[in-house]
Amino acid sequence: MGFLQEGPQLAHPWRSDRLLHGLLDRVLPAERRAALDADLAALGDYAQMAWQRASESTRPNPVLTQWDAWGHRVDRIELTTAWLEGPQLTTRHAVLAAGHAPGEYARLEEFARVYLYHVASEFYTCPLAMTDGAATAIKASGNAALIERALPHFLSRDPARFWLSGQWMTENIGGSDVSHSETVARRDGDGQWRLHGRKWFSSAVVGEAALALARPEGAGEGNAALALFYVETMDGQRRKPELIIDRLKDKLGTQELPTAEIHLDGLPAWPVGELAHGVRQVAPMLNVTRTWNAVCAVASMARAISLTRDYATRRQAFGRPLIEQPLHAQTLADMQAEFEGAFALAFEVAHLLGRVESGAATAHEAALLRLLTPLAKLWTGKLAVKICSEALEGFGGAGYIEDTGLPQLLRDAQVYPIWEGTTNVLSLDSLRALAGEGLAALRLAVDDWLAGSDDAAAAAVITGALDAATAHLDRHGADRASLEAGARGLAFTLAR
Ligand code: MFK
Ligand code: FAD
Repeated sequence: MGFLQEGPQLAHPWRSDRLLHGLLDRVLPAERRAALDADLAALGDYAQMAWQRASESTRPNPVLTQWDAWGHRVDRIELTTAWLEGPQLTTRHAVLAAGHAPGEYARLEEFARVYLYHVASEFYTCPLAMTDGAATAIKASGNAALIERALPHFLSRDPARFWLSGQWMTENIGGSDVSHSETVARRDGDGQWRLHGRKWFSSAVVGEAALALARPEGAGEGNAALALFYVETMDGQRRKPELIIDRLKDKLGTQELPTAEIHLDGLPAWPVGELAHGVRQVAPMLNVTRTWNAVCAVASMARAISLTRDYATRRQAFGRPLIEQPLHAQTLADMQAEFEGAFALAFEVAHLLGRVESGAATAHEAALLRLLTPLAKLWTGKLAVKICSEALEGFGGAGYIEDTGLPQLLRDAQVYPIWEGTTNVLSLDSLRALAGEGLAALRLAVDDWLAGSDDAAAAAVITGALDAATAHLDRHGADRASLEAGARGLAFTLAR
């Protein structure tokens, strides 16, 4: 047998992560920082084990069985091993509970866990994100009955009590634009609301609950007439018969995540708030899941870079390891620099979210959070695709071969810019935020940073970007079409 190339080894995602250590050491009080260590080490161990396990086996995708042998409708979904491990692992390490603990660091402590767990989770983080979002939206609604009913399940540390929640917004007619949604809410004689319609993408269909947009019968047209409803999907161990799973989607990536097309045939539902303005009511959920998206996109970049860097020490070309080839080393350094910027942005949003929710933030920080959330989601989503593509190239031909486990990184990354608001939709959302206090808040934050920095080159770039953004808004403010046409460029400039 001739030469055989060694594959990449995954460094311990927590112990080897200089950036995450640096951030947590800098920001957290010593006691909280120390208390976090055991959970982060365990999630890092799990990630390393899962990478090893995946390289030793072929992974089955989820399978939907709609009918049993006797003709009963069962809509049973068999899940992958990582998904079956998800409830136990995430409740033991308080992934969601941490984010809803008191204090300004809660979200930072939650997202440190998410960052280490995400890739190994096989996108179990997707329904976790939606569950976190549902908990946040229900809290924001002030609906005491729902808070009492759902939150003890969503935030439980006991896997037997834990419930996942979905987010049922997208319909065949629109996902970015939900204003023509066709799902109707009808009230029974006994006063119970029931949902009738079709939801076109449901990524938490194995969950026990969901927040769904629907139009109360007789309400007008448009998105202001949509209401937000809470539903439960299970009747004991059985899925409720009014929830029908039509099909699992055949997707480019995120294949372990069972994303379904569903029908609602009178599923019982409870209004979250007033029977209108459902989009406004679901917005806290969107902003939380967009933060998850940013942190998970950064986690995918971290994984891709870690593997490519390791491989560069093992692979020789032209007489030395790749890492000693100046151009390859520069390529890796450029990836690392872009990744570190994205990491800083995503975790800034996580920290700000905790400050705002705990009441520790100023009004400017709240406005900054409103602006940075869509910017972080759209920027990290695009960058994850670019970095994962570059990482595959760093393996040469091996990066294109399925059973190395590497192509999956790129296929999975392509989802980040699409779901939870596409790049364009979030660029337009950042215009919404800029129309409020967003730009002034960003200027203040930048002024603060400049006052404490002696990096003149960075200061010139940042000030230049803010000036360009202000000029763009001034020039096109009155002309909506030009403002929108330039919104993506503006968002990229501000995010960078
Ligand atoms: C592993 C990674 C984890 C991530 C998990 C991901 C799971 C993915 C599953 C999904 O994809 S779930 C579906 C996600 N769907 C979207 O994200 C929808 C994309 N479309 C938008 O975001 C639109 O901007 C939106 C539907 C929200 C609104 O469009 P419109 O029709 O132009 O709404 P309009 O009238 O401007 O806004 C209605 C209200 O909501 C306004 O408030 P008021 O009623 O008080 O005037 C807006 O200010 C408010 N609003 C909209 N977006 C907001 C917001 N408020 C706060 N934050 C926001 N982001
Ligand atoms: P469209 O809105 O038709 O977008 C098509 C293109 O038009 C995009 O490039 C978009 O940027 C652009 N565009 C749209 N409007 C504008 C505008 N005003 N200006 C400029 N450009 C515009 N949804 C759920 O509700 N729940 C789920 O659990 C869920 N899970 C998903 C899982 C996966 C794997 C995927 C891929 C999607 C999932 N979705 C889910 C749906 C997802 O949120 C939508 O697909 C997404 O929001 C885009 O909506 P759309 O598909 O209707 O695209």
